[in-house]
Amino acid sequence: MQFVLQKGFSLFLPFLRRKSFHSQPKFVKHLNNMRVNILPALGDNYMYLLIDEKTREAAIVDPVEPNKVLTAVKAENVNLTTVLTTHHHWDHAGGNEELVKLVPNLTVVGGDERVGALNKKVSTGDQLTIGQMNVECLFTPCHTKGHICYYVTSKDNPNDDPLVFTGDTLFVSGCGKFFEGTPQQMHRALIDVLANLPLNTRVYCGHEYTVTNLKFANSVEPNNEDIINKLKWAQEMRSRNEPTVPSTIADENKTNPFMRVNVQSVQKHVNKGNDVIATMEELRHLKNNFRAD
Ligand code: GBP
Ligand code: ZN
Repeated sequence: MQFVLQKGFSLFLPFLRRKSFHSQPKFVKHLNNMRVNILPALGDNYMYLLIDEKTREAAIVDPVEPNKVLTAVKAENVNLTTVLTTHHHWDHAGGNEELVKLVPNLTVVGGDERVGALNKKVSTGDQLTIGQMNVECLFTPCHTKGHICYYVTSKDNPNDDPLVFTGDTLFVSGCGKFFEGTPQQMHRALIDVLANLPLNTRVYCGHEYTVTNLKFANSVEPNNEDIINKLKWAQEMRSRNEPTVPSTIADENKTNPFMRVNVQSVQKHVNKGNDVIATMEELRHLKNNFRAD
């Protein structure tokens, strides 16, 4: 009984979870004046401060801990203009109401009426500008009905190292649970939308789940060397409390079972023939029941 209670708490009230230290914050400098400050939050969430170094305009992705965001904004001396919300879950959107009280004139972007303080509802193809960066909204419903990923390019050099903020749709070597959608929708989000981004796109996701995801990936494809190598790398990074983001679309194509539903070794493991949707469904089912240790 106690076990069931604890399980319930950890699932629905993650803030009550006694977790060890999450990660060191980290700065990642990309080409063309684009910079991302990785800000660990709660037990295993990430917030991202996206900075255009030329104009010093900035956006924050999923600011669940507003005070940490303000500390980073002050330290960087940037002009925070925009909140990019991936989805309405409290561990992503739960800081929006407080942040808009602390920072005047914020544009709060999202794809779902349930997002707190929302004042710019977007869908696929909508574009916005942060300094000299272009942000394109990608509608990726499944984890939630209104989930949005944000694809960021430099206006001057659109082919150089783009970034994508994937919330709880695509994780490093995994994907989000299908709370409000179907395997067909996750297939569309991962294969038709995200896998079609340039291979050098840097992937910034909503949670640090990489080691568990790669253990699952290894159980699906035990002979996949890319998975074995990335698991070893991720375990080393985590033993130093370093984030395993960003990944790349190229890496995800090689190591993420949910991006590999058309690959024979994955199809063989789940035993649904060459039906990619049934394979996606069965993989999600297996992952939901997978225990890493
Ligand atoms: C753990 O930490 O133990 N393995 C995880 C399970 C995203 S957070 C936690 C979990 O279920 N995480 C969610 C998920 O999609 N995981 C993918 C996976 O396990 O493969 N969330 O906080 C989750 O979306 C949430 C908040 C859920 C509000 C529902 C509501 Br309503
Ligand atoms: Zn979520």
